[in-house]
This record gives sequence, C-alpha cells and structure tokens, in this order.
Amino acid sequence: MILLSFIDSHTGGEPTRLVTHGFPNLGGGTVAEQATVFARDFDHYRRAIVNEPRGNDVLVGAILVPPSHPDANLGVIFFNNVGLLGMCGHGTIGVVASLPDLPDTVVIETPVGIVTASRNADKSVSITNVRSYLMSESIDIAVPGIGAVTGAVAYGGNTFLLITDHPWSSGISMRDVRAMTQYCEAVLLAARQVDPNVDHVELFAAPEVPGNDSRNFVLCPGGQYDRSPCGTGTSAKLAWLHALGKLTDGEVYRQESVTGSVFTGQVVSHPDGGVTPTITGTAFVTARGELSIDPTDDLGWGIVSE
Ligand code: PYC
Repeated sequence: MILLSFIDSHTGGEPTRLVTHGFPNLGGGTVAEQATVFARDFDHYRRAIVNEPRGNDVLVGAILVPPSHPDANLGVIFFNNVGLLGMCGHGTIGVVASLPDLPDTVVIETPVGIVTASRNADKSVSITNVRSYLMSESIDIAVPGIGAVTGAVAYGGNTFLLITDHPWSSGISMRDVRAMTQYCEAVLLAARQVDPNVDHVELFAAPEVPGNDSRNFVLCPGGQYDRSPCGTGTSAKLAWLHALGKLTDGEVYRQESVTGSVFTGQVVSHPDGGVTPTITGTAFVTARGELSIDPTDDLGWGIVSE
C-alpha cells in the first residue's frame, strides 16, 4: 500500500491539497528539473492525488521538494487535473497556511522562479510573485461558434488571456458559471492556435462590492474555473494595468472572484521590465490525513479526466 500524508485547504474558495510525506524522490537539482522528472516519471501520482476518485477537477495539488536556490527554504511543485502548473498563487497561500511551523517569511523555489511568502497578523498571507509582464496588448481570435474575441496576453507565473469585452461584461455571476466555462473553453482552444503560451482565460467585469476594483472569472487549463481571484491571474492583470499606465507602483488593487472572495495586489516596477506583484489572500485548512493507493485497485491511480 502506498501512503501519502496530506493537508487540504482552500484559499478564497479554491482548494489546495498539499502532500507532506510519501511522494517519491525526484532526484534533486533545481525545482524546474524536479518538475520535469515529476511530469515524465510520476504523472500517475499527480492523477492519484488530485483526480477522482480521491480528488476532483477543481483541486490543485502541491508537493514539497528540496530547493536548489541557496536562499530558498523550500521547493514546491503545483499540479492540477491535467498537468503541472508553473506557479499557483492561491496554492502558495494554502501551502503557507497549512504549515504553521514555517518561519513567518519563507522563500519558495517554484519551477518558474523564486516566490516569497509572509504571514500577516490577520492570518492572511502575502506572496511576492515572479516577474509578471504584458506579452501582447491585443490579440484577435476567431472563435468557432462565438466569433471575434479580442484580449491581452500577460504572464503572472502562468499565461493569461485577459478579456474585458465579452457577454458578461455587465456583470459576472455564479448564475452564469456554466455558460462562462463553455465560452472560455472555446476561447482558450482558439487562443492557443494564435499564441500557444496561453493556458488560462480571465474575464473581467465591475465588482459587486463597493471598494473592490474588479470582479473576475478565470478558466483553468483543466476546464474548471478558479473559485478564488487567482493569484497568478491577478498578477498578470496587474502587470497589464501597469503596462497601460492604469496602475502605479504601490497602489492597492482589490480583485474580486466570481465567488466573491478577494485578493489584494500591489506591484513594484521590475528592473527588467514588467512588475513584481505582491498578492494577499487568506487560506483555511479543511482536512488532513492520509491518501492510500492500493496497487490492486484498477482506478487507484486516478481517473484520467481529459
Ligand atoms: O491562484 O495562481 C492561482 C491559480 C492558478 C490556477 C488555479 N489557481
């Protein structure tokens, strides 16, 4: 029997499953190199941890690995129902909230670079993300069954197509989750023909709560929507606003999700162009225990969801 210890949490509604013990050794090296080994040799562990019958399509998994960077306290690799993620903002907040014995500020090596996370007095966690930047101010996409869609492409640890002009521009609501998911899936498929880097689609509308700046809907690569405002998506959005001159260094931006949860963000200009975003959100532990994988169970390594 294979046993994996885990801690589940949610950050603004979006779940993270952190595996703390039992994952195979990935051979060391940089976290990016260990992620390559994970994807090549241990993809069945990814499925077993986050896919049905133990998980579900919304769940983001995280494993702890030894870092190679001299300043890093830990290495983390994030993954979902279809593969590995470069970075994950809500997941980083979830990992820090799940490990109370970590120092109050930790330096984390991810496959796409170094992220710093700090615990705040109110239980929130602030993450200073990898350099985030605008990649294309405007791309036009012909989407079968929908027509012409225009968006910006920005990087915030993952690559986002950012769309302000869409059928829910006047209001993003949980009522429309199914329709927005179908729309974003079609847009993502077509967007990848234009720019294969795009892995998430993010729609924006006015916030519901006064004092917030925007409400979003984020479709993830595995076909599920982010229940949180999406840490990497908010980073990409802030990089875009900054590039357009609509956000200044240090200005606080409040991004609301389709579920109503909020991340606050701020940026500082990066010397190499783009910005360094800091995103703040709160995570709660929801479960802890042990996953067991019985080698005689035909579905023990998870159901392939795509
Ligand atoms: O918070 O960065 C994030 C994220 C990526 C995918 C799901 N959540």
